[in-house]
Amino acid sequence: MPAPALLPRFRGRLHDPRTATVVGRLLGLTILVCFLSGVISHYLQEPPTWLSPHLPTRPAWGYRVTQGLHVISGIAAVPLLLVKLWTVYPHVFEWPPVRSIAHALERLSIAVLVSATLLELFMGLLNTIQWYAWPFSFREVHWALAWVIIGSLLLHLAVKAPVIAANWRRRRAEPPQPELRDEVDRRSLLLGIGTAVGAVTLFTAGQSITPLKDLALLAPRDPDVGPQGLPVNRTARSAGVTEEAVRDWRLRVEGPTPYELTLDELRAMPQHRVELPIACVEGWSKSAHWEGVRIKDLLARAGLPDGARLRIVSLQRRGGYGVTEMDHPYTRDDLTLLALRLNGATLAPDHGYPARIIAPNRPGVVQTKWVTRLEVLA
Ligand SMILES: Nc1nc2c(c(=O)[nH]1)N[C@H]1C(S)=C(S)[C@@H](COP(=O)(O)O)O[C@H]1N2
Ligand SMILES: [Mo]
Repeated sequence: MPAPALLPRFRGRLHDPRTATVVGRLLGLTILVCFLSGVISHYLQEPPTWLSPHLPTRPAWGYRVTQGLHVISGIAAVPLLLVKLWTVYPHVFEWPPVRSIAHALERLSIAVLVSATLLELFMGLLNTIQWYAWPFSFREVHWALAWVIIGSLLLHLAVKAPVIAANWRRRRAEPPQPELRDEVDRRSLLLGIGTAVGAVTLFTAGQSITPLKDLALLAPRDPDVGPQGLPVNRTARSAGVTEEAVRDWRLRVEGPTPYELTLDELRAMPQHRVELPIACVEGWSKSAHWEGVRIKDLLARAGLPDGARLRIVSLQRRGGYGVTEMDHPYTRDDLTLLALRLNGATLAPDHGYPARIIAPNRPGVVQTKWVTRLEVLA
């Protein structure tokens, strides 16, 4: 069947399987890093019950690394994906469009892979600028799409395995000149990709890698901007935490022997100092000095010397993450504090005054601010 005259013809020499393989390898590796760091991130933030008692609290900066890698690899995947799509897009005009049922299914799986990946990266990018322009839960959809991508990617790799294998190594261009020219063109393309990936990485990675912070010209967040040198996602005002609510504040601890403490009584308990990062799922991380009372000491006073699974309740009135849970690997850890001070001063209202949680290797989103009650869970 001859192709209709209307279909475009492609003469560019880089729409070939070797280029698709070379770019695809880089993209595949980037997506793998993004996927694995995303899985870790997901399970730290929302552990299933079987996993929650076994979550590691070391290294204390672990979540900062996985979250940083997730955002960095996600951003790097954008130029790689665009180039990969450019090398293969002549296939869209393949003629005849469908040769067999197997061919139709293969094309369908690629359509799913491409659209899911574009949507996933786009949603992730919008998330780093805290823009939730959709009615559904970001986390659930981002998580589900990740599996759709991995599934259709494995299928794609299996179908293309012969082509990939045939193009994995550069063919020696013995005199036939065109091949040599292709290789030169391909090198320029790769240099271009390298520059693009390097630039977006260098200009955004500073939101999680402090030494690069001055270069983070494209990053939506400056990790230095915020009260006490730390960014704020939800302000006291937007959480509905009023001065009035804070004025009569007491910490209530529910346990075998429940009790209440005023802020002065908390300050009179042994204070500990830790250096721990806030690592936010929305792409920024920053280390800080925290001072306060060990959660472990508060629990021992309630008759629970070995830590316990806790529900942490804050004064927050509006929006999510006002109530969180913490399992005993964290509650019995020496570094887990009910912090009263940040970087040498009383917590600012936006950082959770009078008291907030800070724990090692824990996603920022569950470092609960404005804590008012600790409830022991069975
Ligand atoms: N009660 C409550 N605590 C909260 C939040 C919240 O919305 N409500 N946001 C969390 C998020 S997403 C992050 S990243 C950290 C940020 O802490 P910071 O504002 O002190 O930097 O606080 C966490 N604690
Ligand atoms: Mo966050």
